[in-house]
Amino acid sequence: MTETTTTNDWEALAEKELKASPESLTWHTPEGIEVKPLYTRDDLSDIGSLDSLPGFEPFLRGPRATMYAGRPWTIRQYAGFSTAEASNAFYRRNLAAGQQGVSVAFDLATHRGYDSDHPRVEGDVGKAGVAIDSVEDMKVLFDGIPLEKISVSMTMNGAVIPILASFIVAGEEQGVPREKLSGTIQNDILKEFMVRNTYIYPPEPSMRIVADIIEYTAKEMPKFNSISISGYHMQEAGATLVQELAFTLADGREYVRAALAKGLNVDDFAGRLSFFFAIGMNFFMEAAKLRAARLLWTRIMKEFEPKKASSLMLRTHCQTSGVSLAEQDPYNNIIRTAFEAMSAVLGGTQSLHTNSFDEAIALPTEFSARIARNTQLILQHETGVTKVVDPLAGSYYVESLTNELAEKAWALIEEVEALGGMTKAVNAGLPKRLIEEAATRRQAAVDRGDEVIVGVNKYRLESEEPIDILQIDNSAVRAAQVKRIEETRRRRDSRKVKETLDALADVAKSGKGNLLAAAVEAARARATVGEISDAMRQAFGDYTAVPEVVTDIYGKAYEGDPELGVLAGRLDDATKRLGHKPKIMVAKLGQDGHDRGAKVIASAFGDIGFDVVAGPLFQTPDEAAELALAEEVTVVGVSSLAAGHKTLMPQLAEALKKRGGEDIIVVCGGVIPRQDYQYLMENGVSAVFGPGTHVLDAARAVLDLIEGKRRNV
Ligand code: MLC
Ligand code: 5AD
Repeated sequence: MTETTTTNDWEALAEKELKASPESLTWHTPEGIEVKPLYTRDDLSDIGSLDSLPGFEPFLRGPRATMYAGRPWTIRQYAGFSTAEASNAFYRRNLAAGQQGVSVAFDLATHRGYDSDHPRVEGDVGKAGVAIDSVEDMKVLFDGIPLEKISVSMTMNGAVIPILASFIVAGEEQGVPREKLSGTIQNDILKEFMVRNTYIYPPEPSMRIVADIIEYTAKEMPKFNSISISGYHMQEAGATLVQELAFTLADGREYVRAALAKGLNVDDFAGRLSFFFAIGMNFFMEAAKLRAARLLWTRIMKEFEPKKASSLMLRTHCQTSGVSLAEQDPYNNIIRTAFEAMSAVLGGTQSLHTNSFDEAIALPTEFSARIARNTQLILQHETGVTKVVDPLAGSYYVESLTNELAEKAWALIEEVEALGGMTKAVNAGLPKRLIEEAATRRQAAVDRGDEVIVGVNKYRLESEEPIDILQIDNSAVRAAQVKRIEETRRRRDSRKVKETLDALADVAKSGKGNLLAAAVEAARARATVGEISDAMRQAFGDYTAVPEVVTDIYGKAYEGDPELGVLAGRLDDATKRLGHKPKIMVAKLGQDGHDRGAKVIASAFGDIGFDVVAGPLFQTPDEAAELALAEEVTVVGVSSLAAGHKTLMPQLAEALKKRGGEDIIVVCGGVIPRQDYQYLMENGVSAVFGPGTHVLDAARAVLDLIEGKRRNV
């Protein structure tokens, strides 16, 4: 019987069962992939890469022959907060408890090349990561952590030169010469211009920095991965998996070209390029994405005709998705993260971070970090998934997906090529626009309930118990940092500092010499992160992005919806009463560059009918107040994702008042713990919108405030 059954038989049976055509079950994913309810051998007929083996070209089945059977992936938890002392203690405890590699999260002041005593970073010091101002802090950060044994990843892009220089000197002073240091520096500036926004200088000198680091590490640090080419933040910003895959690989190709343009030989650096992807909830597609990534990278690298196999190999770190986690019913996040981790592992990642369940609320506590780490330890020790290489190979569905993702991503990579490569595409704003459109589309899908998030838009709890969170007293951190900077400045030889900084500025201006080599001298002389960044700023200047907002995406998803009609009516009434359309300024304060939420809100509120001003990134509260008054806005809505809200929101309310703008309504949203709501309400904020807020609910609440129905929401 089975020998003679065909897919036609299945279709007939399925139709009978369903009382509709089985085609109606096709799932149209945001990638534009049509996932059918059934895959068979027929779906594999024209896939060429099916018979490849792990450790061999095109590495689809893994970069290593034995993969986890030989050595499991590295459990590498990203962490950092407060001072170097506090973060060092946290790393040491985690290493003792089973973590296998270190991964440093720096605070946003450091990312953007400011010392902790700079007036622009008051709300940011020690908040979203650890504050590092000089070699002195770096030495404390790695105290008692043997750098010849433990590999260290540093997520740094903007201030990558002073940070890597300070790390090299800290290693040296710990007795580990740079050739023995192992680890990874993120050093991926292109995606900063697209989505993550911790750039300092304009694209062109920024690309030189990337290439100088590749050159220096290729010559001096053979065990160090010179870059971590990252799609993670694209997915976090709303990219589809095809966009994430394509733009990341296209970035990689651009970096290879930049390094070759410096006269390097491809085999001298290509084996130390590494990657970084997000793993979201689309379980099989995420695993397939990693397989497709390896296939495509080999294809791209072949163009450069390397001799070594390792130059063709894509090795990657993965992190489970932050944006897939919710504030509501937060223990669900443990489950989500476990599935995502399993998907990353089935896809063959080399290194993995699993997020903590309090992700949408604050930085991890000791408790939530333990659960996140144990998720990986259990995968490694208890599930048996490490025993077999690429266990999904041969699955009709996964092989088809791998192939389809690869084809779709390749088409987008070709589109980028047609624009002249990724730097040009970034300058033209193409990737950013596509990603922001995808983000807004997704928000509408979630708000409409087309996409279910358990505990958020379905099965929501009646009441939520607040959970314990990590609170950081950033004025104390700042005071401690300022003290150490002053001590460092007092003890150092200021002539030597000036000499080395001048030399660095010359390398920057002349275009001759290596920026990292010059910065190592300055770091050794105890120049600070801010001073080293400024020495290059003189030559390179600053980069300022012009905020753009996509339109007609959220509104289109709600076309003809009565809810939107009611809001439009209320907006008309408010317009008549005010004599102008209600105008909202969507603002970002401090060094927090996570702007997906701000962009989605600006776009959706615009579609709903508000006048919208998109404020620039990195404003001080005073600058935001100036702009709000100049634009005569009705409401300022601040999006806060980097924990600066308790410092910056009261300052904004004060700054508005000082300028006679006390009537302007102030609201905020983002990653804000419930524990802080009361404080914000008592300090000039009229409404707080946590993660998972329905955009139309937020619009209704803002209208209530404008209509004076409520003082606080
Ligand atoms: C591996 N090895 C094996 C093997 N598997 N040897 C024998 N048999 C096997 N089966 C060897 C490798 O060749 C290597 O040696 C060594 O073991 C370590 O393995 P690895 O696979 O290279 O792992 P690792 O050292 O952990 O490096 C992984 C990496 C690297 C290449 C992806 O770049 C990395 O660690 N990246 C982490 C990036 C990160 O944590 N980023 C956080 C971003 S957070 P050898 O000698 O060949 O090296 C972020 C958030 C935000 O960005 O926005 O702030
Ligand atoms: N410590 C731990 N995890 C962090 N993340 C960001 N900063 C930190 C930190 N200091 C994680 C979150 C976030 C992603 C970018 O990285 O999961 O979503």
